[in-house]
Amino acid sequence: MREDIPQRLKTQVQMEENDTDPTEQVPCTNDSGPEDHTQDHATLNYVGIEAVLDQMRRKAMKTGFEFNIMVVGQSGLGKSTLMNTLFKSKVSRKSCTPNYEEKIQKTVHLQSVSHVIEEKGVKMKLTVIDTPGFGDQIDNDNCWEPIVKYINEQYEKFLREELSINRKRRIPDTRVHCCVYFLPPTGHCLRPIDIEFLKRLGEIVSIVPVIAKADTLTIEERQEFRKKIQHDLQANEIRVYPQREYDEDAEDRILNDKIREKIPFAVVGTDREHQVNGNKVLGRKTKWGIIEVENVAHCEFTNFRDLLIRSHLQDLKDVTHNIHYETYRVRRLNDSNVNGLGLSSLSITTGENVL
Ligand SMILES: Nc1nc2c(ncn2[C@@H]2O[C@H](COP(=O)(O)OP(=O)(O)O)[C@@H](O)[C@H]2O)c(=O)[nH]1
Ligand SMILES: [Mg+2]
Repeated sequence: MREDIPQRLKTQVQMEENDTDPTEQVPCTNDSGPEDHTQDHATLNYVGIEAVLDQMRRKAMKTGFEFNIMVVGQSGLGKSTLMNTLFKSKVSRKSCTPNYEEKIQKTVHLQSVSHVIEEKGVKMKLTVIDTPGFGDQIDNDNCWEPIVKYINEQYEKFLREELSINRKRRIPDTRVHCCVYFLPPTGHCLRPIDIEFLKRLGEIVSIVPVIAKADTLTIEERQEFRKKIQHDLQANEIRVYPQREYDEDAEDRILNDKIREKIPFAVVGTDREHQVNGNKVLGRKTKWGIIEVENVAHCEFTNFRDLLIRSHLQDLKDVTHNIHYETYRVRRLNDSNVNGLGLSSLSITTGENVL
């Protein structure tokens, strides 16, 4: 290499002098940390771009995540129990806030409970929004209204923060990232109330339907029921998560197609642990044996947990921000422009012509 060239141009010259693809010379494996690269590759073409991943990771670990789940369904379908299961099962069992021993009581009002879960140094503030029995009344007209109102109020809060002059560096995110809808294990088709709810809510939030109390159905019954529901969802053009149109590439499509085949997941919840072959397992004890909640041969709770937390948590947040919140924001800002009014003079409504 020529010595008269300033240091910052050397890399460029070297790249031109070498015919081979520079990336071939730099093994960018995950094994070596960023420190190794600065030493080993200083004279090669290494710039250090991949270290941005470490930077992002460090930042994300410091700030932590917020994730908000809403549960909706008739009372007695096991909503509170399933959320308890989610907190107590492996992902969070050891890290639940210590005083979280009391069970979730029968829900009377729409209420949210937050927990900080920490695993391998990553903090997640998980909030569960429990709704009172949906569709419990004799007259269920407009029973989705308080739920729609709550979801829109959270978008509104976020929008106001975004638009405020002295906005916070990190806007607290109370938006519902995922709405878990509990279907009663009837084995029949979707009820009109399910269709009505799913249609309306599918437009404003990501919905993950589940077959509740799946231990009351045989494996064949579950499969039949699932097929019926899938058919009804399609026939009524109901959009549940993960939606095909938001698959980003072929790889996403293959992965999500597998998940779509299994939706709605047939889940079982519990807040008890039992001994099975010397191990503690989360399960429901019956006279004819223990239904192990985290055993894939027994139910699809782990598929459900994996979707929500392990594989699609970030995607659920992205879809909420980029699609549902964006739709709300555009409509809201258009309305205030058309009416020549400031945001403050518009009030939140709950009907379909939201805001
Ligand atoms: N068989 C069965 N019972 C369940 C399941 N999950 C909850 N339960 C029971 O159903 C009852 C109501 O549960 P709860 O979580 O309070 O229902 P919620 O009103 O929807 O919140 C309780 O007695 C639970 O023990 C399940 O997966 N299978
Ligand atoms: Mg409850």
